[in-house]
Parts: sequence; C-alpha cells; structure tokens
Amino acid sequence: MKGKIKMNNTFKQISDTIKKAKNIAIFTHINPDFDAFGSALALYFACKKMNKSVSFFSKANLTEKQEVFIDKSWINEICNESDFDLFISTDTPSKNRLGDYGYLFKNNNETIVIDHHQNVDLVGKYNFINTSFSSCSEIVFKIIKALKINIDQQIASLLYLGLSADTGSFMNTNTNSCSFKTAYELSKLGADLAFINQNQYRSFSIKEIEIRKYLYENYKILGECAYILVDLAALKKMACSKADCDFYSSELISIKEAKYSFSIIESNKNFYEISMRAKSGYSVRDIANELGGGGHIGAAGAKVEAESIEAVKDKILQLINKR
Ligand SMILES: [Mn+2]
Repeated sequence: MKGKIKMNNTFKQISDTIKKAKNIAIFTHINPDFDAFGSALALYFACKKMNKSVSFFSKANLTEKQEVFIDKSWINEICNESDFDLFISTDTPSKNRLGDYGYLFKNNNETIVIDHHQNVDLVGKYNFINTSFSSCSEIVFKIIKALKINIDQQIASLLYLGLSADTGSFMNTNTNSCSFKTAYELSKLGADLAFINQNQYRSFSIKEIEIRKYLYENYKILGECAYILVDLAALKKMACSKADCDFYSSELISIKEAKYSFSIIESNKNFYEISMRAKSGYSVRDIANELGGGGHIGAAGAKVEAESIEAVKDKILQLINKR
C-alpha cells in the first residue's frame, strides 16, 4: 500500500461505527463487477436487518447477467450528502474509481473504506484494506459477523457471488485457503450455489454467444501476449455495452501460449478502458500502474485517453516487452 494510508481498524471498531450510524450510504466502484455489487449489497441488507436507514448508490447500467442477481430497486443514483451520517465504500481503491461519489470521502465526513485492492487514494476515517483477501466480499463477511446479525440466504448468496466472481470460481491465482473457508461458511449459511453457478457460468443468451464470437474471431496473439481491441463501432455492431465485454481479458489468458492478456475497449470517443490478466508468476499490476490504473498482480486495469486504439495497444505491448 502507498504511504499515506492509515492503519487498519479492527472489525469491532468498524462494526461499532456502523451500529452507531442512523443513515448510511454505501458505494462501490464504477463499472461494478459481482464482487463490487456483492460486497456493497450484502452490507446494505445487513444494515437493513439492523433497521438502519440505508441506501446503495451506483450509476451503473446492469448487464444482462447482472440483472439475474441484482434488482434495480436496490440501487439509487442521486445522493444528498446531508441525508447521511455515514459513508461506506467497498471494493474501491481510489476516489476516481468511485466516480461522481468520490468527493463524499473527505475528512469531515464519517467514512469507512473496505477493500482488497492496493490502495491509491481512497482513505476513510475507518479502514479495512487488505490485499491478501481474494475478494472484498470476504472482508464484508467478517464485518457482518462482527455486527452479530443473522446472515440469511440473500446475504450469504450475495457474498458468495462476489467471492466466486473475484476468484474466477476458485481458479484465479488469488484463490487461497481463506477463500475456501469463506465458501464453506457461506454455503452452510444457505448461499444458493446451484443458482449462482448455473447463472454465472453456465448460462449464455444468444447475444452473449455473439459477443463471444467477436472475441474468437478478432483476438490477436503476439509473442506471449493475447489481446483484443473493441472500438465504438464494434460495440455498436454487437449492440452491447463495454461491461458485456469485460470478460474478454480473462477469457484470453486461458490461451495456453499466453502469459499476458489484455482487452482495450473504447468507452467514449478516444477514451479507452484497459483490462489485463497475467498467468501465475507474471504481473500486470505494474503495467497498469504505469498507465495510471491499478489492481492486482494477476488482474489489473486502467483508463486512458489516446488518439487511437492502436496507439494504446502499442504502448501496452511496449510495456510488456520491456520486462
Ligand atoms: Mn473485488
């Protein structure tokens, strides 16, 4: 973690802070994945069980897959700062990644930051930030246990969804004994494994198959690196959003010949979102850092502005080849 982060608080200190609050606002990173939604929404339902007034805020458009697990009615967009006495962020290492809500995490607000990324600049009054956890949902699980509320099937399922997603169904290099211990406990608490596994990994609409087809028809492999470029025209042709293509880089790292993989997706004209993966023993975190982004050793990303998608690709290949 970088210099200025405060020491972590205990789960008791964090749970006591939540217990004291009356009106709680919860946030997660932009382009939320299932660990972002799972950790934030599990905490949201835990707060509801404590009869808190609580809202979860996100401006995300849910993907087809996300809509299976997440109800739009759980999400609010507009946050009036003065309505809340506690602001909590999950799964987010920087103010930038909180999008429009980043400004709320300032010194004179009561704030809690819960995360498992290498921290950039999102520091709360209270923090639990630990990169050894494979998912933020595992940390939230510990906080909910410290709150001593009854963990029901919905909360257990949301946490399991996050854990399963960030470990790539227990196959990513970040998977560890704690991931399995949490999975064991969550399944005992009633997490709906069959529903989650079926819908997360074994269900593809025809549109999703077409999005996969684009990947297989257009990926490139250069040396030890597999990559795919998706510009606005390609997104339009597939009638999909950037989030629908978020799995591309993790799909490409499964190519036997690839040590690194990345996808570059044009989000707005001349703005590009990069997602990178590395096989065990290799790192993409430092490359993401050089591009102004961040993440984990095996999975990282960045957002850049550039004159063309080719220029972004050349820059990444140059950074990979430099090592
Ligand atoms: Mn995560």
